[in-house]
Amino acid sequence: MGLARDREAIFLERKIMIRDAILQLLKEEQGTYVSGERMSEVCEVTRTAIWKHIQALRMRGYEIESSTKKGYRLIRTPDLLHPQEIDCRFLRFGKKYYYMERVDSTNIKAKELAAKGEREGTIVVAEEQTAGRGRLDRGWYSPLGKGIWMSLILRPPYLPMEAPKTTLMVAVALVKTLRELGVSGAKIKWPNDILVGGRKVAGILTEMQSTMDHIEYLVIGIGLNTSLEEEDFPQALRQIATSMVMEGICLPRYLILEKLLHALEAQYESVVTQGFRKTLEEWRSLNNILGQEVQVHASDGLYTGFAEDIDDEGHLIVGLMDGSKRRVVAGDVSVRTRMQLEQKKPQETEV
Ligand code: BT5
Repeated sequence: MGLARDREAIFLERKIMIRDAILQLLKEEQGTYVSGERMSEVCEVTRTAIWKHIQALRMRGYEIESSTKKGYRLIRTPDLLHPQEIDCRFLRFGKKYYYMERVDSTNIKAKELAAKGEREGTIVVAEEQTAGRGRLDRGWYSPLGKGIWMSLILRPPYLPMEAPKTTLMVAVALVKTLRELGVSGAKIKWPNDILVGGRKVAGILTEMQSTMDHIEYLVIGIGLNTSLEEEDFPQALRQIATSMVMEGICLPRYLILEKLLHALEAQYESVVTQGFRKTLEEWRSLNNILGQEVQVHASDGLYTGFAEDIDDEGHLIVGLMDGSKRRVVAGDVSVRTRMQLEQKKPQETEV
């Protein structure tokens, strides 16, 4: 049983290697023909096998022209997040890149890898998630090819009690990326939502493995809706979700991912070398919650107040009507802004 599975895994790996090699050859020749003979030599398989792989690539959206005399020529590359499409040569994040067409959840996969010792900066990217996860076991809708569904492994030098600030750091990097790409209205809602015009365009799920004083690893899951149209969302999400395309920004996903990886790495470097202060300042200028009336749904009850600030730990400070202040820790609360309450949206956006 185990042996059969091993053989199957080796077979699959070899298949992927051959397909990657074919793509590499086609891309190197940039629109000119590569003969079937050369491909079969390089890949060490028969020309019939090459033809089968070409068929499989066509099924995935690669437009490849063939000529009996000249061989194969790449005409168009589909909008995939295949590592060959992403340029992370100058980055630490994404150097180790696990790419999956379909997975239950990239966070689950990344946690398995991190537990086996996979290095910091490794990313897991999927075209589709069948059981994408939000916080507190909520779901994350992740249809094929319509977003960036990824997880990043970090092994930060800071203490476990500082880990929640990582979510704020990622939120800053996400909003900066979105704004740079033209989504000018992108804002952060504490702690893990990115909204445009009150609708959610992205969410962050940070998971940690640690001892009392040491972070073993963090897995940062990011779900960013890039190309969904309103009708692509399930009914329950239509009023509360948006995407980059719905905000008028239509770009290939590989380009968005490249920019995001750059921004994440730069933000992380700043935190690791200089601490969180600068990132928290940036957060304050990019959020949509401070100064707003909020309703907090905490484990000890429901209360309303004003979101006044975030403290040095990244916790939300809420001023209550009686003049007292509450320190809200992410993870066990949901916060609704006045706008969301007034709109009586079918589902609250929880944090
Ligand atoms: C989040 O949770 O916002 C964290 C989402 C993290 C998703 C990424 S994708 C890659 C990685 N692998 C995973 O399995 N997860 C991460 P939360 O704040 O709990 O928000 C979840 C709520 O957002 C749901 O209950 C829905 O109301 C809403 N929602 C679900 N899918 C959405 C989507 N695609 N766009 C906007 N809102 C969505």
